[in-house]
Amino acid sequence: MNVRPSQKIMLSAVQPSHQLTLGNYLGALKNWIKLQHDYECIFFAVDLHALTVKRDPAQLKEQTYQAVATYIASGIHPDQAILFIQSHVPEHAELSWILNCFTYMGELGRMTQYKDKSTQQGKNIPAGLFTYPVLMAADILLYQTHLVPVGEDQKQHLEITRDLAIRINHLYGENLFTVPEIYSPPIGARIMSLQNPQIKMSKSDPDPNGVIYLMDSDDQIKKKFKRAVTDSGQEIIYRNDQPGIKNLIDISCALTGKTPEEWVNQYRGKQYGHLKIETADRVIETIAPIRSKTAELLKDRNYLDALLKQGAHRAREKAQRTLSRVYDKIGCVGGRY
Ligand code: ATP
Ligand code: LTN
Repeated sequence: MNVRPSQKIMLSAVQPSHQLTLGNYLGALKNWIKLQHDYECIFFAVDLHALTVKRDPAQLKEQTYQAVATYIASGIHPDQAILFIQSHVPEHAELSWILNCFTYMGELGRMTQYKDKSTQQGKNIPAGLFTYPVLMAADILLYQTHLVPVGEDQKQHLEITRDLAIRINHLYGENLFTVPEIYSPPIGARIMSLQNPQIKMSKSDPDPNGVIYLMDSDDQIKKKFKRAVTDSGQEIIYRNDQPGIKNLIDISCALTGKTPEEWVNQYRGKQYGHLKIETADRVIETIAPIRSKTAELLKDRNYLDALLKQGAHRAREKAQRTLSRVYDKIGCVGGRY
């Protein structure tokens, strides 16, 4: 293990609410991998967050392993990063309660994700959906995190986390919590559904045709791109009023590092079909090795269990340090037995 204790902390997580998607990869994982050498890294699967929507227990367990296997298959170094499952570190739920007492109903009610997901729930909205950002703030503040690489949809949650850190630091002492920075990639922070380029590509979209899952076969990927909804024009241009084409170009840019102008030039005089087929090929080139490595890792549960146990142990050490300072500062009698 080669971790320098003075290094800054980078932390992020994904909900094991389904198989991971191309959106998760480009918006989050790819940047974790890019930045991992400059930070001490903490990555986990947020199974407690996944419970905010009704889940099948067996599926949740399987998807939790899948998420962690995907992190490693995508390029996270398991012998350097701290990898674990959120529910294995009870300090997350503990700090979450405390932060709940400093969070205002009004600020939670403004969260777009809450508004979207609660509408989908109908009448009985779980309270966990409302307090979801508080648990996320606990995830982050527990580790004195400096940088959180996430997609654009999580910006609001990062803002509330920063507000809480600043609020509590102000009340109890300047350096109780590190105030985290967000990292969102310039391109790829919001990959859209292939079936409806007005909405974000999302794991739990009921229409699987709009979503590229990292475990999709080459054939499935080709079919999904072939059927992708494009715009009414003919020309390949990069504009907000051509969101279907823009999304395909964004995917190519995020995969290759080229700019939209470079792709538009490359496709001058060509048709939408070319762009669809070639984007699918680019995606397959990236995803196929991740898919096979994930499948291979999932066969060795003993390895994953050992890794997660060690990860939880390392995480708890750090988490307990923050939590006991917090208890002390807010007035809870010290001495945990
Ligand atoms: P769900 O549908 O269950 O809400 P999701 O697909 O939106 O899941 P999350 O687990 O909420 O995924 O997000 C994990 C990470 O992936 C976050 O950093 C999030 O910002 C990023 N992310 C999710 N969807 C996209 C997307 N379409 N484009 C870019 N980044 C994304
Ligand atoms: N809410 C995030 C997942 C998440 C997270 C975190 C991301 C939970 N805790 C801490 C970064 C840091 C999402 O992507 N839906």
